[in-house]
Amino acid sequence: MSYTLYGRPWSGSLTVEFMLEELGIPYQRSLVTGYRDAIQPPSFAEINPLREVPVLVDDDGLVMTESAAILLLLAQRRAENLLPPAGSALQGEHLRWMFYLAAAVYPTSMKIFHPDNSTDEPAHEASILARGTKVLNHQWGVVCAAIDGRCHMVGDSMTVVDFYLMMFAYWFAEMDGIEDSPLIRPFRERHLESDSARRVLARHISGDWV
Ligand SMILES: N[C@@H](CCC(=O)N[C@@H](CS)C(=O)NCC(=O)O)C(=O)O
Repeated sequence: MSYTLYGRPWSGSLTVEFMLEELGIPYQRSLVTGYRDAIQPPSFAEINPLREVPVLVDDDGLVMTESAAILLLLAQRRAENLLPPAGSALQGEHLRWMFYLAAAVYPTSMKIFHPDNSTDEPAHEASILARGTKVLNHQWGVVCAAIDGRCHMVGDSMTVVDFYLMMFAYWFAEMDGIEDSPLIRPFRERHLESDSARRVLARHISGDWV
């Protein structure tokens, strides 16, 4: 099975790439540019009516949106060792952090990256940004306190949530107004300096993404 990943530099496609590359899963990248009504190519709106990336499409035509769901499906298909045993306490923790990142941290970070999505009044954007920064510092502080200098979010080995966390750890390392914590640094150093992560990051940094 091979895949097409729709994405763009610095976007949520980052986390899916981290996992695809580390697992050696064949895929091709398809660049999406512009936002909302100006999305390019316009046909992307038929693939994801929300016009958001990442989107992963498989050879059978299955369209997956929602970054957390994409990562969990890939693990189920290709690397069950990245999923804690069903019904275990570890799985509970794993699900908790997957949902927390998807439902709390990701949407708040989008308020900061795209405050214009939350208002039709340009004059309101500064206050959305300010509030988003405050909330994100709180939410990110909770993650940093939980990882507490360890290299894995749950348990003692790599799980899916670590691939998800790599993206946020990367985004927030140098983000204006976001307080970086020494408690997340060992995680960042361990995972963002692997060969596969470096390959992914090089594309995002250069902007030569396809
Ligand atoms: N819930 C979605 C959120 C995806 C999302 O917000 N993607 C951003 C890029 S990181 C996007 O495409 N935004 C489009 C826009 O702001 O119009 C997920 O987890 O995949």
